[in-house]
Amino acid sequence: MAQFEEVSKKSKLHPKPVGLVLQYGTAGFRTNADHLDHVMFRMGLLAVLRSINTKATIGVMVTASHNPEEDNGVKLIDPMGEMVTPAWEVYATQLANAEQDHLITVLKDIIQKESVDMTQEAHVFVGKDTRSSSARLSEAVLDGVTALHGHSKDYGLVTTPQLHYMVCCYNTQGGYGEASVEGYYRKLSQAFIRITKHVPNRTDDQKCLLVDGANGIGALKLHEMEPYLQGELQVSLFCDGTSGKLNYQCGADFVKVQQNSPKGIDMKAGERCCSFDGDADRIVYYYNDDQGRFHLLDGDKIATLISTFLKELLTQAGLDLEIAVVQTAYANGSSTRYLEETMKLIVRCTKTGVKHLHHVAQEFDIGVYFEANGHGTVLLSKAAEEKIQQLCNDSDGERQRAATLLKNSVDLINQTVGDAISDMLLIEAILAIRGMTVQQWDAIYTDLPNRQLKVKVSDRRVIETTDAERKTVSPAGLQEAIDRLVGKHQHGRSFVRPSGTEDVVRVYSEAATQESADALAHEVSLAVYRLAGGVGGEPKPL
Ligand code: G16
Repeated sequence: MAQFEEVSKKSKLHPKPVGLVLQYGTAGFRTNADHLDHVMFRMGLLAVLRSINTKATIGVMVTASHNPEEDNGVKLIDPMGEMVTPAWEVYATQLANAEQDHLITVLKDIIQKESVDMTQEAHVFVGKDTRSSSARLSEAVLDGVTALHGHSKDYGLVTTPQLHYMVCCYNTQGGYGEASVEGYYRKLSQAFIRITKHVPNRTDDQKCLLVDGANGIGALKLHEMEPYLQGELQVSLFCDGTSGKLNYQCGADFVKVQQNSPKGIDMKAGERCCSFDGDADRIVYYYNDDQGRFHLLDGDKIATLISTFLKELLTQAGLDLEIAVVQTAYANGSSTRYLEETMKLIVRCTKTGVKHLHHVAQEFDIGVYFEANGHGTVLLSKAAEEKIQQLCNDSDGERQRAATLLKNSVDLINQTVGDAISDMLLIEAILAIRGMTVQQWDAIYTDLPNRQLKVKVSDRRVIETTDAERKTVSPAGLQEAIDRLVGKHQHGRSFVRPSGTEDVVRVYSEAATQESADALAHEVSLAVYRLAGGVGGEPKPL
């Protein structure tokens, strides 16, 4: 077939470094941008196959999200805007790792296994973040799409959740909204204004928010969106990409892991601030108290705020819908306890990666899923949305009011994936409705002190985990060592897992005091270093 000849010819322009092996990880492929040209071309090819296979438009986002500027990566988006299905992650890995002269064989193998009819049309949406390598790498994706005679639409610079949204809107023929960046701004900002305009006496303090754009695409897009918000939210953007480096000493990952504000930001006591990550699919909030102490409100606090709000509205509306919160092992023990014991909510724990949380959340009428790192959203079943919609016309004033508020909140949510802009607007709307300060939100429960560290090992795949990553099964002796160390600390808990986005092993610990959490994290890091083939010198105490 002419298509395969063209693929063969064009793939030589995107050669694979011999011997390079990459895995489709937590959120796609991710490594130094210099090693990704062939991967991008091949993901263009795969997106064509997936599009024919699903008879729908597929998305390809070029980004390495929270990773450093030098890295890049790619995330594949399925028709409803969700992460690509696991079976196709396997194909993605096979295709990315095929040596040059095996590429066509691997491609034909996927076509045969999935009965892809190559005479059918394919449509692919492509987007990219602000990394300097993203322009060239997204060209490689487009090249791959064209080589297999697929049609593409290049959305250029967009946040990851915006591209997820476009794919979903397009495939539902506008049922979820208009598949354009302007359509996205309009839908979200109109829902936000509908909610906040009914809030009496909103002060300037309540309307103002300091936003760290991580020097990335989120800053660019939030700036673009501001006029649509008509002053209902007054954003002061910093780390807006005009001078600083992407994700460097700023952004949601930095703030969460360092438990500190971005470098160089001038925060007044009590001022409400938030940070996006490099592709704006994560958000965390924070403030400094009167003593200058830093307080973080991470994904767990966000999930608590949102789920409590939704539960109250369901009660007021008289709607009997099952609501659950989905977390990962990183969720602070205090948050899980609060949600289960005080809020009486169903709580589930999954492996890291929003793709895992998303699927569990789909099992409920309303699934609120958040990773502690601030990556998450809310999903509603079709039936739940219909019930809410029907109640918006109820004759009972209170039920009608609650249902309308629920409906407007749902319009504010990007249900396809975690979205920093959409989450931010939802949080701001909830705080406004409740007349709640960031301090009052923070006081809902007190986090157990915790610490995250990274350990370099020669091959992180030696770490294998079970029980939603809360226990290790290999290397031998590691879990026993962790159990022994945890036992020495009051309220101690710790786990380790190989990262799916960076070449490191992640260590998490929590305990009754910060000193204890820090000591436990260091002790566990040493155990990983010694038992899992650490490199580059033993971890030092904090
Ligand atoms: C990605 C995933 C998240 C995950 C994070 C860290 O985030 O989408 O679900 O929590 O990586 O994963 P890991 O610990 O495996 O490195 P992002 O924002 O970088 O795309």
